[in-house]
Amino acid sequence: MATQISNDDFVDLFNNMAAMLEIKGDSVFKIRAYQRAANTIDQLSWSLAGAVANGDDLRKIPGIGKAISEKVQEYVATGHVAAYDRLAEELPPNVLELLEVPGMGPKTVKAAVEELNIASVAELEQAALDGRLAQLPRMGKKSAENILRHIHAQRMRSDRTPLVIASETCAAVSAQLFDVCAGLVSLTPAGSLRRWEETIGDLDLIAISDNPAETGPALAGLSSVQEVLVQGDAKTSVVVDPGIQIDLRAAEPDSFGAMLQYFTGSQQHNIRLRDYANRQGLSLNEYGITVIESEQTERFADEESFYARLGLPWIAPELRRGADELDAARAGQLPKLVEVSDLRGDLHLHSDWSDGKFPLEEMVAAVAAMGYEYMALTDHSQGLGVANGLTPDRLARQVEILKALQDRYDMTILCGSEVDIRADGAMDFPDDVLAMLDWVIASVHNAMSQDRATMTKRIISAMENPHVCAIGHASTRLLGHRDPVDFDIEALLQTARATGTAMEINAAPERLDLKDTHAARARELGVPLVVNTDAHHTDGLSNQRFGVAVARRAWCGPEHVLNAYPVADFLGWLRTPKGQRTARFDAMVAGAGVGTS
Ligand code: DGT
Ligand code: CA
Ligand code: CA
Ligand code: ZN
Repeated sequence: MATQISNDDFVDLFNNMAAMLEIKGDSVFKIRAYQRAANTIDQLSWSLAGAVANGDDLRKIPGIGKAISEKVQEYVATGHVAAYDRLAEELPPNVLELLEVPGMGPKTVKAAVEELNIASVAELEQAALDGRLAQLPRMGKKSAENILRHIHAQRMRSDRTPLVIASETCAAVSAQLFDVCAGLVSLTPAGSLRRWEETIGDLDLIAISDNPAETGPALAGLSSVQEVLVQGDAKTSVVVDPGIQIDLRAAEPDSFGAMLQYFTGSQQHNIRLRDYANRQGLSLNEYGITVIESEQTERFADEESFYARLGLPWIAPELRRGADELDAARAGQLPKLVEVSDLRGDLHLHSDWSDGKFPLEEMVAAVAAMGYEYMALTDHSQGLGVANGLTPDRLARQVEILKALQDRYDMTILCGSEVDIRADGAMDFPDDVLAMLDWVIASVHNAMSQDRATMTKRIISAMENPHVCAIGHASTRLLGHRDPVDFDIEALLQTARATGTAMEINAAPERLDLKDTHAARARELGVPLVVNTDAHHTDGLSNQRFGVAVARRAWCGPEHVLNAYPVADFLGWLRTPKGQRTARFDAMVAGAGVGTS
């Protein structure tokens, strides 16, 4: 076997076998044995395939008997398990696909297949939409709605790649190409990656090379390439591990600006720009701008000169959505967008006191090394048992330690907490505990399938608490894994405005929450935004760029971002009684103390 089988692969294998046996109506003992094996393997701290390679006796592991042990060996040796393949053949096709939809257990799949004749996820979706799914035993309207949400999340996951993965793949492939192409001068990402879209359909790269003929074949020859789709002089398309398509185009340095502009898109932006150009007697393509009457094509080495030829200022890629950006550009009203370097603090950070990976002393040191003026440590509150949430006693001790640490730093260290908003809207700490903190973020972490009215009311209750400074990752979505909760965003943002509560743009790349359109509405309403990393690891601190991209896509300048203000301004806001913070923030935006320290 060339590829290493991970413990997760074994867990999936045995869970699937258990589920398939259950659908078949096989022996309960057999089903339990597979489930037990899956649970056991899931908790191993070492590689099962590695143990097989060492020749270890797997039957010494509790929960793994002879039959399971043989299947593990078979899987490692051949990459297949015959018993598994047989089961899959005996059941209707697509049963596994149905089982992979969260919320669809074996009993539900069995009922869906037998009673509703469902044979695919598409048919399951239809049944969820037209109400048939809800009528199955033990199902109901709510569960059916959740299944529908999961199907949509899964579709997103399969079709498009999350931004962070595309961005890492782009960096890795670029490094490999530079290694093998002596003549390569530059490699520039275009397309949706350059626009910082949440998910990426394919990666578009533009190469400038002293030896253009070598770049395409070099890409096609990389070891990470799974498939070569197109190989030509102007364009090479490949699919790289993990299933991401890359379109590579060669550019001449003197027309690079036009090519970058064209392939950055968005398509909507380009269509509008082309109309705009046509009205000036100009036509656009990836090589330049042509004067229609004379058929003369002008070339542009950079985007600034390209846009300038159309009488426009350069438009940041994050704004190129085909919405209002052209009108704003023409009117000279493009915003001066916030940049990563504008951030002066990070106000959502975890240590190993809850579910972070580093001692708080190391987290603080790492934040200081970012050059920030201020930070807040915000470990989880007590109710979040899975995240080792802090009791009031532990929190009080942490506060003391942080206060002692402050002596060693110029950076202002705020004592904070990410307090759970309970299902009924109550805060997970009583007010007297919250009162000892400098900074309180309130977040939803459970009961995420509450209906719209309940969820909206729940978050509004948190906003009405005088100690709550900001709402963390409001929608709780995990890109490609978990859909956002259902809430009335307009009501939430109006309440944030009325109560003086800030809204977080959580920069963790799997979250990006608030998302761009919601952040834009917050900005319009004058609700302060905070761009936080929610870092659980020192590496996570560099994720601010993903949050800043969301803010930029929301047309935010530094004046709209609370943690872009100098420490004195930020603390001035924080020390203002909550009921007056909105007025205070309005004054800050108007006077924009940003960039003055
Ligand atoms: P994606 O890949 O789905 O995440 O989104 P994009 O925007 O990267 O789209 P893609 O890769 O199909 O094309 C890259 C850019 O190239 C696109 O944003 C605009 C430009 N482009 C591609 N095809 C056309 C076209 O037919 N007309 C125009 N005006 N522009 C195009
Ligand atoms: Ca693309
Ligand atoms: Ca493309
Ligand atoms: Zn959280």
